[in-house]
Amino acid sequence: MLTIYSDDHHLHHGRCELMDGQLMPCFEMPSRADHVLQRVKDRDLGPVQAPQDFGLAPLQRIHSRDYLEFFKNAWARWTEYGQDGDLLPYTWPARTLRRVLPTSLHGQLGYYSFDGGAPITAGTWQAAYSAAQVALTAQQAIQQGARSAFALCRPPGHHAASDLMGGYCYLNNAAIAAQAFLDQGHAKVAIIDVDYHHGNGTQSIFYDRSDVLFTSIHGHPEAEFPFFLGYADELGEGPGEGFNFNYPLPAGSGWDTWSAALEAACQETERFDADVIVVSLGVDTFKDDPISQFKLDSPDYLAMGQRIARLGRPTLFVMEGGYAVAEIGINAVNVLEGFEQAGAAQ
Ligand code: OKP
Ligand code: ZN
Repeated sequence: MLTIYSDDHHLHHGRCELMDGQLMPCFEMPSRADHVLQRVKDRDLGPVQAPQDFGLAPLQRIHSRDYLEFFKNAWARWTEYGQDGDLLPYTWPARTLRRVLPTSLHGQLGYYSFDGGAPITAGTWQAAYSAAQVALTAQQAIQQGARSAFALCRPPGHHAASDLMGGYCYLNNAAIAAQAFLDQGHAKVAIIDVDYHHGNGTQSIFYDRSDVLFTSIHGHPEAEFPFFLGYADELGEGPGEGFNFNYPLPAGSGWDTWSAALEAACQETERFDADVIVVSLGVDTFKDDPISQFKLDSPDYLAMGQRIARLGRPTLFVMEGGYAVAEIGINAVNVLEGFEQAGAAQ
């Protein structure tokens, strides 16, 4: 399987996040992608290539112009104040407040974010931009006939909405790639989000559309980030009704429970009859993940890849979360190897 990877992810290195009332070093750190890349090489998964640059146009298909402009320029505006620490929001237009775009940097930062978990540093725009190009380059490989490809994206993307950053995410790599498939002639794309957290950004982007099926298996939002989306009764709206399926699971869920949800998501995906599949591949479902509460073990990721392969469709894997840094490579590449094993057996 071809892997697309850019060293630019190192340009994004947030210092701190607020976690359980304490400032902690960011869990979403550069070594995550380094470990995945190392495992790809150790296992001889296939060639590793740098991304091409498809420019801003495919990003603008998902994200609003004003959001992209704000994100691109935010760091320069911050340095105008003489600041060089991470830029973090602290006020959001929640209930009772007006959603009017302020002129100040921090007002706009609150307007364009939904939490304090997405710090902007000097290189965040470049890293996120390159991650989107990584997804688009892997998408192109499938468009040109590959059965699968791995977009080793960092920072992740599935929490990012059309004009919102949050949850370590800035640009929705999976959504950008899914839209590229549609723009290049495919009629139906299915996104399966296996990250521990609900892909609220991806859901919101495609919620009223019938050309993208979104399924997500995740920690129940009653108890887990992002808390305010991801319930099972969210089924899509308007033309998108019946094209969104959430499988929220309780803390402590292991492979038996999790794989039953995957089976349900796969059956919806089969019914939808997608041309291509995009997998939002987070491996924070792992038993030793420091911020998550599921109990998957490393061999389970092989089985996960095997089940996805049985869908029998061209499949783009897009890296999302996973914070047990020592095992992230093993678990992510196990999904890819499981996929390839099942394919070879077909
Ligand atoms: C990203 B992905 C505030 C943020 C709290 C956010 C978790 C984001 C997970 N410090 N935690 O889905 O793996
Ligand atoms: Zn996650």
